[in-house]
Amino acid sequence: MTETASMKDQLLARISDRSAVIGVIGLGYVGLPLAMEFVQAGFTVVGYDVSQRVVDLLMAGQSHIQDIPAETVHDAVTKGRFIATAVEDRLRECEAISIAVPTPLSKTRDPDMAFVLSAADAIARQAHPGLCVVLESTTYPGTTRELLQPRLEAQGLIVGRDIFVAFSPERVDPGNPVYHTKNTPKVVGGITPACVEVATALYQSCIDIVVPVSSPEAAELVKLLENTFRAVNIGLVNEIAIVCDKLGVNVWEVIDAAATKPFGFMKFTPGPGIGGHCIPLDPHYLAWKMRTLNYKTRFIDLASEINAHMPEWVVQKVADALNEVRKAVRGSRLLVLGVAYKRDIDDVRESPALDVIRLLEERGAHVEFHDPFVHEFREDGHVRKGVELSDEMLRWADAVVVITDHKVVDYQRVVDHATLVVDTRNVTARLTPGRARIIPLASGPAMGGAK
Ligand code: SAJ
Repeated sequence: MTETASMKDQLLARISDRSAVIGVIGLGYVGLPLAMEFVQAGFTVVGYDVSQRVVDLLMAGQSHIQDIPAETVHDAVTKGRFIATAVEDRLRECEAISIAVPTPLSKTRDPDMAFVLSAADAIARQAHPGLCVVLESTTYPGTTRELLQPRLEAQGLIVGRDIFVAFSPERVDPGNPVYHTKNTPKVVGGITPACVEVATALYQSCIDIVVPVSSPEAAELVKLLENTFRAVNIGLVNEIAIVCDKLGVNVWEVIDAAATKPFGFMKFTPGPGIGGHCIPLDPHYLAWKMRTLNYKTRFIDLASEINAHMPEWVVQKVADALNEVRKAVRGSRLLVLGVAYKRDIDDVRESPALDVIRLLEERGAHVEFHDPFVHEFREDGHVRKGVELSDEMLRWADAVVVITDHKVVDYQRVVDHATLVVDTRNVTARLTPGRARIIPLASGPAMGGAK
């Protein structure tokens, strides 16, 4: 037992004096900021990524992640405190490894664990006694115990004695000006108490608040609860938008007034659907796991159904608005404003704008897009380029469809030059009336009074 205690104590000591080498697998929007926090805390970090392009640009002192300035990377590399590599063997130098690889869903909404399994197998090949492994990728409850632990124990390592295994959900909010990796509380759940102790010490070295929980399953569920909570509440306000449309009530007025309640309410806003790599996907990890246990997570499924319907709702609004001026969707010229999945970022993953564009083009419209953060994006293997926002472009369009409400766009200019604006984000509410007719996301027949 003395040997074992010294194994854990040795690792705790090397974390404490910063002599431990830290590995981060996956140098994306989660892994790179985490790697930089470990460097900032005084560690040497080996960043492992399968993309040689990413490795090369990082070793050249550049950054491909919006929230990490190039000089931060350049500093870490020139000081020899950060080594990006695509060579798996370098992981053997590490005493702690965090896994921050993608966990996408397949087309049938089943978890695609290929990246996690590949990382787990790489670690297993390089594992040695005195190693702490933490999975950060969002996944279904049970992944750490069922997929990660056995692969490490297959090397003859005993979890909680020779090797320490935990789950710690990533809570990176891309583009958030206030919350970054260091000042966002970090939940940690280990396979054994010793695993919790080591993983907690690891993250306490670089993150302000660490919140230990009793198991990896609890930590896996924390993340899924956080994002399912959002998906369900967004689904709720999207349904309220449809309700308001049918009642002829202004949904934004209703939500803003409800938000004056100082307790027991949290504001969410309706929109054209949900995008990103978290909210549309994370709840399905829980739904999938529960299906294997013969339980149907009805809240998740219903919210998903409502949120997924919103692009069609928007397209119907466009069709109705064109119809009012005797225009068909087919052959109409439409300008979509904003394709990123949320405002003021450049990420289009799962963006509802892509669905709206596809649906409009299926109905025969000619669709262009403008997004100040996204000049082009790749879809189904081909590149789609945006257009500059000009008065001519605004007048060219039979309708302008605001999908993502980037703050930098001059919406007064839009309403001054466009003919018709379908506003799914309420960006036109406080503007001076201009040339354009405005169609809000929810704008049913006015109740009573003159039309
Ligand atoms: N959305 C709405 N109405 C809302 C909020 C969001 O329609 O009231 C839409 C957005 O337009 C977007 C999608 O939902 O298309 C997701 O938006 P989000 O604000 O949840 O942003 P994400 O996907 O970047 O979520 C991340 C999550 N962070 C992590 O998973 C670590 C989430 O937990 C954060 O709460 C969220 O950022 C945040 O607060 O910004």
